[in-house]
Amino acid sequence: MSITEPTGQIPDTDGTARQWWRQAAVYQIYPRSFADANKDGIGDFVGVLSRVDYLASLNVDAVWFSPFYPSALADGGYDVDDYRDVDPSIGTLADFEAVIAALHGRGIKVIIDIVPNHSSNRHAWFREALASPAGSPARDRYLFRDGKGPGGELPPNDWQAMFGGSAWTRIAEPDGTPGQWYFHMFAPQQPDWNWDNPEVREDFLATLRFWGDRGVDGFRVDVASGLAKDMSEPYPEWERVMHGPMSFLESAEVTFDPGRHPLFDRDELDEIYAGWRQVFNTYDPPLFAVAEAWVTPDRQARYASTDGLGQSFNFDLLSAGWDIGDFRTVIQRNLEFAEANDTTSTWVFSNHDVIRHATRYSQSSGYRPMFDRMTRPDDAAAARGLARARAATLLALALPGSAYLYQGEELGLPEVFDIPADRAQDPSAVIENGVIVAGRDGCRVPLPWTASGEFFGFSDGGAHLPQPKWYGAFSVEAESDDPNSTLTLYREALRLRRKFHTSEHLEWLDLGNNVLAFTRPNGWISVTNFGATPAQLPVGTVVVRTDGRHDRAPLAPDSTAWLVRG
Ligand code: TEU
Ligand code: CA
Repeated sequence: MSITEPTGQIPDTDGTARQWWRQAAVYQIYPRSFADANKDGIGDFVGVLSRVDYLASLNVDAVWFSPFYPSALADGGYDVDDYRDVDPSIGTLADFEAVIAALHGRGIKVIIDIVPNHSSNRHAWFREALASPAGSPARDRYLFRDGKGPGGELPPNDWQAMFGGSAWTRIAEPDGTPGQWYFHMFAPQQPDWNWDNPEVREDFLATLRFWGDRGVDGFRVDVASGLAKDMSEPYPEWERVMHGPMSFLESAEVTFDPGRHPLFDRDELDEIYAGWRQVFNTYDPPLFAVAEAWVTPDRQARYASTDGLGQSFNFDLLSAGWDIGDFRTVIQRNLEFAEANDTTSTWVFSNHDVIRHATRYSQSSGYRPMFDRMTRPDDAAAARGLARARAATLLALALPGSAYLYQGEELGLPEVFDIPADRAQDPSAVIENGVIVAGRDGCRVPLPWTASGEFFGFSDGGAHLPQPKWYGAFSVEAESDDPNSTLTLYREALRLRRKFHTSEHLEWLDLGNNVLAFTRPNGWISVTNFGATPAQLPVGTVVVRTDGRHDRAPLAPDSTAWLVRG
């Protein structure tokens, strides 16, 4: 065994409470699908309160709540009517304060989703904009433009929205005549803010303070790369994007010079987030933020800067195949990035936007695009997917940096494919011949808490997305006392991670082809077998492994083991 290539020498953290986020295991709750206390089929904060013991039992360091704000749910709550309130179906501000207190009481930090790229079309300022004339200050808070054509009947340009269709929607003016158009990067119900407008900037700072004053520890910043825009024309590059083979996001990386895409990752963002940082630093410890920015590692530094948001999601493992080369490259590159920028990396396999990783990894090739079409795998493929998902997660939990876990992955929950088309909620769902063939509802189905019961313990009254018959086998109840369950694996791994995670240093170990292994200071070793035959383990005491064994037997394919030495 020899050390092949040291990674960037990541300095050990000072370990103070101020830097709690550098090595945190963060558990994402999609509130409407977590636990329903008042039996209306929609998860709520009282439901979360009843599960605080469960969250503590997972040994996670923080909980991130996806949006819980008042919303008509055109986009799962990412269409926000009011940034400083709670949707009545989820609870009240007082309920949320009780949740914060209960989680803090168990040593768990609280991160909330903030959605600054767009509001909903029911936001008071959007309504005011509709009721006000073209050119008014109220219209200037959003991106209104006159249409093209003799009567302005054509959209200002041919930009497409992320969920398909034109990114422009025409309004009726207050007198009822067809009028201006407004820009929306996502659904028509999600009008984009104009971040050049000082009132918009001030209002978001007020929102940050509002939640900071209520004890929230930080924010996950939705579409963090989208706020600054240059809506002037022409953009010749854009023509190539619109009429070429690339997706919207790919276009940002290859078609435009860095910082010159009209809609994403523009340099003006630095100034916006520097303003946020000033607010964050008025708290002790400073409020934390992680950027959702689908940008290349070299551009991530701007979001993760200590003058800016502090941390930026790295989604590279989420889109990597089950392939030792891919994993190694992604890990190496992101650790180097983190070291160079005085931040830490983040590791993500699942969230509310992508096919659950237990299902993605069921493909024999190992790779599955995150938003692609998939059908339910057969039992053998599903078992392979789960084995790889467990191995991938254990590997990532041993890496320096933060791990972001999505509710249900600790149960090994697969994607749900059998949702009737008339129950679809996701605006990006693709329905063909009466069947959902792609979309994000399948990872948002309410959690199974009990092995039986009409709603598997999620609720006594309903489930806003239907749960499949097989759900009970993946329930908290079914897995809690099973030593080989995924839930037991997560609990144990997260417990050990807290104990071992004392530094940010990693060194690769060479254990042969198809075995990805590394050691951390204090003798903590992680070994993953990407190959097709069992792999010998190095010297050390086995503390946890994902293949159902607990001894030093060779490590099965598609498995990870942790050992300690010394
Ligand atoms: O997602 C931003 C985003 O660009 C994609 O991940 C998006 O989910 C995907 O293209 C959909 O097919 C964030 C949120 O995570 C997502 O849930 C919201 O829908 C979106 O912003 C709009 O707020
Ligand atoms: Ca409810």
